[in-house]
Amino acid sequence: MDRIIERALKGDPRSIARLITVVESENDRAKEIMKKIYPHTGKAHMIGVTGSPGAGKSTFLDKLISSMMASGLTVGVIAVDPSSPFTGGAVLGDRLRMQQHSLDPGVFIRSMGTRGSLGGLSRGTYEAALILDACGKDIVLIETVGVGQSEIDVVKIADTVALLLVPGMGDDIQIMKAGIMEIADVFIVNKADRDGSERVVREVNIMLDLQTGKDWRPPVIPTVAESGEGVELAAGALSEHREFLASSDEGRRRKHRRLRLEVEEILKREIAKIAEEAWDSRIGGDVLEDLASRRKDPYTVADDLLSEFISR
Ligand SMILES: Nc1nc2c(ncn2[C@@H]2O[C@H](COP(=O)(O)OP(=O)(O)OP(=O)(O)O)[C@@H](O)[C@H]2O)c(=O)[nH]1
Ligand SMILES: [Mg+2]
Repeated sequence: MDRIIERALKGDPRSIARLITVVESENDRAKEIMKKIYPHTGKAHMIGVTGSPGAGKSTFLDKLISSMMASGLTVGVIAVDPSSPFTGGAVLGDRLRMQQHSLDPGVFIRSMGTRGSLGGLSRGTYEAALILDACGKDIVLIETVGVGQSEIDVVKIADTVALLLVPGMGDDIQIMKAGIMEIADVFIVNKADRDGSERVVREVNIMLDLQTGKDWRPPVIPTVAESGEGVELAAGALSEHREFLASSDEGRRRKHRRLRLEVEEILKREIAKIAEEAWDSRIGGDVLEDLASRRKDPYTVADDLLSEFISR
């Protein structure tokens, strides 16, 4: 495994793919790999791109990758495919759309599921992003569909979140205000070739003007992802946001919040494993009968198991 890590760190795509596969399987080797990878991370700009199904995320990413590569940047992409009926058929389309890039050296594209949490990001997504970072990608793009928890989760991973809106959503903007609107750092109004896009731009701008007390005013950029119009501007806005983070308290706050979440997540995972083992070791005894007959309650059983484990 050490040789694979070594080669991956030098940017070898096949070794990178191997590492991600192992880490995705969440076995014991995953932790060892991550320990070795971690010191090399912290350099990439992690960008989350989210928006409703069909908003044009993949098309936009395709053009964004071209634009970034033209500036000499290396790019890694993680497309999170929720096993959702809305997007079930889109996976192949995404692959085809971005396929031209999968042959480019300097671009690495990987699709991942949302296994585990309902609509959320699977554990491996963050690790995969870290691996791409460690392996020298300047930019790591994470595409998530805004149909579940994943678009909210992406903020835990990304430095910068771009939200794609499209005309014709009408009241959706109102609905979205609650969660995702607050976490977006850059607003993209895609399909600007369609009627109503100026209205969306105007409405989002009005909404943003009402927000006070923030050091970063998210820009609202119309794009036509299909033709590439506006994508350069969007790329510029993303990198401006990165510069803002690097030079502000907000950047430091986000970094700290993320590191806290990282350790918390790992701890939770470890504790869950211990809890499962503790319970498994008990389950053969009379405890289920005691519970069934109400001689014992589950709260006391859990408390007892916990204190036993702590005292060991
Ligand atoms: N008119 C117009 N159509 C676009 C534009 N951008 C993308 N599309 C089309 O919109 C459809 C959906 O594009 P995708 O890039 O697959 O959208 P997506 O957000 O990745 O979709 P999911 O991954 O399924 O959530 C495709 O048919 C695109 O050709 C645009 O700027 N204008
Ligand atoms: Mg897509």
